[in-house]
Amino acid sequence: MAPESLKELLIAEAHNMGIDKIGFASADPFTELKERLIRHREAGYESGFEEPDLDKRIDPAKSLVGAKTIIAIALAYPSQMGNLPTSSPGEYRGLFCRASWGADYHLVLRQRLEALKAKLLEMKPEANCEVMVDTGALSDRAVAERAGIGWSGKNTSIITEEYGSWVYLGEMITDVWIPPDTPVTAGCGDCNACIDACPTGALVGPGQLNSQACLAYLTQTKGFLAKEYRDQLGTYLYGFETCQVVCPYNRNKQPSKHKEFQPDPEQVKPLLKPLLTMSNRQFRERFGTMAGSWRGKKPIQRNAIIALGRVRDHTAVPDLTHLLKNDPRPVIRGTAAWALGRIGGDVVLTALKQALSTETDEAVREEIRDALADHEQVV
Ligand code: B12
Ligand code: SF4
Repeated sequence: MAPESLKELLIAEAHNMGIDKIGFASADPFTELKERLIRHREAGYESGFEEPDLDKRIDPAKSLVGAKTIIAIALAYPSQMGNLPTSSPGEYRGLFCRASWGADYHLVLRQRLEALKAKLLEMKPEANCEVMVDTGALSDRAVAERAGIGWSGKNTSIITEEYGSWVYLGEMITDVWIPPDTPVTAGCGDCNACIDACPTGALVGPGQLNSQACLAYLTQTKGFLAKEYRDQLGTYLYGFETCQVVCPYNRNKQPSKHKEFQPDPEQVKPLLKPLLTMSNRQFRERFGTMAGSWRGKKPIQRNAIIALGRVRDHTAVPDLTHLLKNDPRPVIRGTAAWALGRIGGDVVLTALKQALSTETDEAVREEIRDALADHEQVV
């Protein structure tokens, strides 16, 4: 089959499978990306979730010998939800970012790419293919950019004409040559809305993110969240998205048609207090199918405690006090102390003082001491 016909057939198949966008790129090394990645690393801007081997990151042939083409796909995810449950005093809720709504996108995109691979193998049984979604060696964004899926915004996201940046990305490297597409030439122009709106200044320049200051990253860490960021999180439990919410290219876009990504409101905007006491099993049953569960229960609980402190939910004092006294995890005890300090009151004061008399972990003791100082300001 001629390469042009194969391309047409794969595009048609992709549309039948409900893939929103497909593009084709050469598998030449991403030499222009290497300098950026080196500077990014030297500046300390990495999150630690990236593939550490930079040569592997820029050279598709290190993932698939004889790589000639990368087939890039994008699937749109919803940016709006009907019937959003609301928070009310004593019944406050947290929020999972949109990229974690519905089923885990890693599985959904991988399944689509595997189906595309099966189609390619029908036509070219000798072909070799390597499928990647997020956790692969390549920069999914650099691939999508080269394949004409969208352009790279100042917020670092790939922005598509049809769906804005509300898209997941994935790709398949193959040793079959297929004619490439051309990159999109649109850009941000004079707009700087995302850079101006980022609450932590993590967007240090156009297209450059200091992950260590990015709230999307910080929601996923397992240690203490540095105090300076606790007030900026809002009620996010996982991920963050202000740099996408403010983007003019994300307004009035086509909605996602994928049933898999439609959110269950009680799952993506859960009540905060019950999160404090859930068992590992309850966590897995309730949140285990979401992309946002990959770091486990602890960061979600830590973020829920911070949210309760921020909204000063007095009804959470018994649960927070219980955690402060009994939870085996120092991060949870210490963060509970911070939240209690924010809430204040006589019961809190007694609980904090009691905890300080028995607590042995130095980091937690420091949190309790700071909470007591905070408490002085509240009363
Ligand atoms: C590590 C990682 C993170 C880290 C770091 C993000 C970052 N911007 O570097 C953290 C945890 C913060 C994160 C957050 C999010 N992530 Co993330 N993440 C990744 C991962 C695994 C690697 C990204 C990476 O290598 N970063 C290092 C930088 C240097 O590389 P890059 O971003 O790929 O590089 C591009 C641009 O940054 C730009 N660039 C780099 N340096 C420079 C310098 C200059 C001067 C210029 C002009 C441009 C430029 O060029 C590259 C090509 O476009 C990818 C999956 C993958 N394998 O690629 C997903 C991925 C990028 N994440 C994704 C998503 C959805 C998110 C969130 C929206 C989730 C959320 N709501 O919380 C946020 C968005 C935050 C943001 N503004 O980036 C999607 C992006 C989809 C899209 N439309 O772009 C990806 C592709 C996953 C996927 N397969 O769908 N993520
Ligand atoms: S908010 Fe403005 S600067 Fe940022 S990505 Fe969107 S268009 Fe570009």
